[in-house]
Amino acid sequence: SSVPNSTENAATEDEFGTGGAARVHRLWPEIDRICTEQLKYARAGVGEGGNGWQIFVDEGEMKMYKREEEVNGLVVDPLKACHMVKGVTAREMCHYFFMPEYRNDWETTLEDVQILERISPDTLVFLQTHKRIWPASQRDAMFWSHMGKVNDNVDADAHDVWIVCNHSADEKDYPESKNSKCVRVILTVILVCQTYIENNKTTNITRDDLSCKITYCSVVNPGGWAPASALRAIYKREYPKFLKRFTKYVIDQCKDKPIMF
Ligand code: 6CM
Repeated sequence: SSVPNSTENAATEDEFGTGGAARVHRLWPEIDRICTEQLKYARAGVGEGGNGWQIFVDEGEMKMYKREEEVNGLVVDPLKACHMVKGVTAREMCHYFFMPEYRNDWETTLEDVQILERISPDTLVFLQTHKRIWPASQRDAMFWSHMGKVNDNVDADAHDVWIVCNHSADEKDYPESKNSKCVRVILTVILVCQTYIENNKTTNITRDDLSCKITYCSVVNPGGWAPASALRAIYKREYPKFLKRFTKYVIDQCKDKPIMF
């Protein structure tokens, strides 16, 4: 913990189920604000095409939408993906997305992952180097990542709701993260997961009774020149690949383990 002597380290519950050290960290006000904002954004529907969301993947339960946007000539298309998978809980999904030891098992674009700071067990700061994609320069990303349970009672029909939110951290807070060979991407990502239990069973729950509804939103600014059409082609290929691979990975990891709520 970065705040070893704080009396605020006692396990208290807040909106995101975070007790302890994260709440007294200098980044906490920002983490709390961005998580709240991103959760609200993830919960907002994609409308009937009237508000700019265009569907670009429609494969059974998995649907992906994007809005084409550019900032200073760089593609920053917001993405929203929805999926429903069976046999796992929201917490399990978020656990495998958040914990660094599993990342290389499901994330295919990584060259290196470093932890720059452990703010608390559920809040880490990462520096990731991604594989270079020709003809663009290699990219890295430096971001805080927070996992928490949502306790705001908004999704009354769900058994429980968990999130992981990743958001770029300020380079001046982590000057050691500077890598001269990489262009830094700026990202905001949220994974929201809701557990549903068949017939609202409360006893003898098995994996056959579980479904997990997933909403994944991301906005990535490539940080420096990258050809727009190549980038859009990469996103169109990589996001469905990521979501299929990641959800299959979690199902495989969980199937012979006790259910983790
Ligand atoms: O959310 C995802 N992964 C998380 C854990 O790694 C985290 C990471 C996000 C990084 C996404 C940005 C990498 C983009 C680098 C490519 C830019 C290259 C430009 C070249 C153009 C020719 O939130 C899953 C991310 C899935 C991404 C498809």
